[in-house]
Amino acid sequence: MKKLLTIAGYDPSSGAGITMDVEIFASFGFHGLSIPTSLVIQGPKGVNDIYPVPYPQFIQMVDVIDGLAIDGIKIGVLLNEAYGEIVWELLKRKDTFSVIDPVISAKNGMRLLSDRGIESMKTMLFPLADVVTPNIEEASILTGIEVRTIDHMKMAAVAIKEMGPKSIVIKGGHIDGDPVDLFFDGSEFYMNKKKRLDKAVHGTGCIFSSLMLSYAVAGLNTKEAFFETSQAMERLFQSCYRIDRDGYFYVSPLPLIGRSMPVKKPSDSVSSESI
Ligand code: PXL
Repeated sequence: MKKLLTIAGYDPSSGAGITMDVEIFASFGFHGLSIPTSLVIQGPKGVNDIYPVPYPQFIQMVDVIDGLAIDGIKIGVLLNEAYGEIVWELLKRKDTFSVIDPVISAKNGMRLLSDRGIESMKTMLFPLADVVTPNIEEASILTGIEVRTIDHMKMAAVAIKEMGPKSIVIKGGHIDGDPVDLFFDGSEFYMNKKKRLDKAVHGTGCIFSSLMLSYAVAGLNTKEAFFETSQAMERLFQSCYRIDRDGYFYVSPLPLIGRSMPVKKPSDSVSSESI
C-alpha cells in the first residue's frame, strides 16, 4: 500500500490539518502518516491559539518515519524556520513527490508561520517542491504583488516559479469577479473557473493540497491532478455541513470514496449504490 506523509498542524475539530489530510489519503486507499508541527486550538468558530509540538519530539517523530519508503509528502502549517529546517532535510533525503501548502495565517488572521519561517520556506523548501499551493493572500505575501485579479495571479505564479518549485497552483476563491484556480507549470497557464460559494468552509487549503498530492501519487500528471482537485473541491463543497449551530462549514471526503468504490447499504446486500 502506498504511504503518504503529512507534516502540518493538528486541528481538534478535524476540518483542517493532519487529521483531514489523513482522511483524504485514506479515501484514495493510501496509508496516511502524520507528523504535527503544532497544536492549533480551534473549533468551528476559528482559531484561538497555536502551540508548537515540542521540537525534540517533532524530530523524534521525523526520525521514526525516516526509515519508511514514502510515496508522497504534503507540508502544511510549518510554524517557524526551525521546523522548516527539519522538513528541508527530510525532503532532500526522501526525494519524493511533494506538495507545499504555504499556510501563513488562519481565516481569522491568527499567524501560523513566523516571518523567518516564510523566508526559509521560500528559499529552502520551495526549490524542493513539485507543487506549491498558495491562496491569493499567501501569494501576495510571498511575492509582494497584491493579488486581486487573474492577471495578478499569473504575475504572482511567475514570481513564485522563480523561487524554484516545479509548478504552482494559486487558489483564487476570493479574487475580484468569478473565482478561478490557476495552474502554472513554468511555461503554460491553465485555469479552472468555479462557482462562487456563499459559505465559509474550514480547511479548504489543506483539502486542496492533500487531494493534489493524492491524485498525483495515484498516477495523474501534475496538470491533470490540478484539474481533478479543483473540480473535486466543488463536488465536496456541495455536501459541506456544520458541526455546530453556527460557525464554519466542514467537508468530508466521503463523496470521493463513493465515486471510486460502490458503497453497500447495510439493508441492501444485492444492489449497491454510490453516495
Ligand atoms: O487553513 C489553514 C490551516 C491549516 N492547518 C491547520 C489549521 C488551519 C486554519 O485554521 O488549523 C491545522
